Amino acid sequence: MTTSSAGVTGTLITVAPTGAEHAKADLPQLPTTLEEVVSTAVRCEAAGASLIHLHIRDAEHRPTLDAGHLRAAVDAVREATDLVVQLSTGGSVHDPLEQRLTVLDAEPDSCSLTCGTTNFGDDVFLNPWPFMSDLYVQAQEREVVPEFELFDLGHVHALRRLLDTHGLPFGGRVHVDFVTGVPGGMPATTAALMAGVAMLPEEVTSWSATGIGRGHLPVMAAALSAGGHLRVGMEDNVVFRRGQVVEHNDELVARAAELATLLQRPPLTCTEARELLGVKERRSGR
Ligand code: KMH
Ligand code: ZN
Repeated sequence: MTTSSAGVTGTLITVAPTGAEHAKADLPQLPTTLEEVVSTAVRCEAAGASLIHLHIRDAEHRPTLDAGHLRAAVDAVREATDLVVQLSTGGSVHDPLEQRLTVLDAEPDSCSLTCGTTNFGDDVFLNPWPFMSDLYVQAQEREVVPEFELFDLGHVHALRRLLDTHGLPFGGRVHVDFVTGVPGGMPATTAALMAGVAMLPEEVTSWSATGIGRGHLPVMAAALSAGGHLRVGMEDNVVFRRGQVVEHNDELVARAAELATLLQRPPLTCTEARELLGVKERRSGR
């Protein structure tokens, strides 16, 4: 991997619209119902996103890994958009490991795979080696492309071990996402991000980054300048600018697309994103 932006011609913009942490009661504009998730997906695709990272909520707007809810969301977003549909296997910090593995039953294009346990504020986000290893192999078997989530520099070591132990993921591409600024993980700084990029295994074919909260803009700028791709969305950041709360996820996508375009790395189309990530064609009639 190189830290130069040379040769990277477009920008993969991922939107993570919901997450598992914000409460609908505190943030009514957070998309939590199926209808809200689908309309968010449509608007974010129009604004420049090509990949959607989904956490699903139940009828009470609480995080759920219920198989029916997951399947309904994957099918509905796939029907309404051309976005690469990625389901979170991280869920919430309260979800049991066995249930997190069942996310693959919903047949997403991609799944997140966090490469290690990390402190998560006052909680612990658990990702022991046997879980990572099982998830990796099951994703290979089901032809789902993992996105390796790196919350800390030590997670790069686990990525190396996964590749050494099990070979390349389905599709042959290795895409990682640096999640910076989680209290307990690597900080949302250019220095930390560049340290992570410098350590990436040579098998990595693309990387993106997100900064949680106030790290959002600095990490976006750092990633773009170094040839990385972007993740934005209300899962990670709900403040558009000082004193202004995000009203819709597409505001964050549109700003990322504008900055990427200004830097002559315009948003990838969904077709280009599918090629970059090596996802299997699951849309009917294609
Ligand atoms: N909600 C966090 C505990 C992922 O989606 O894979 C974990 C998370 C990572 O958001
Ligand atoms: Zn997530």
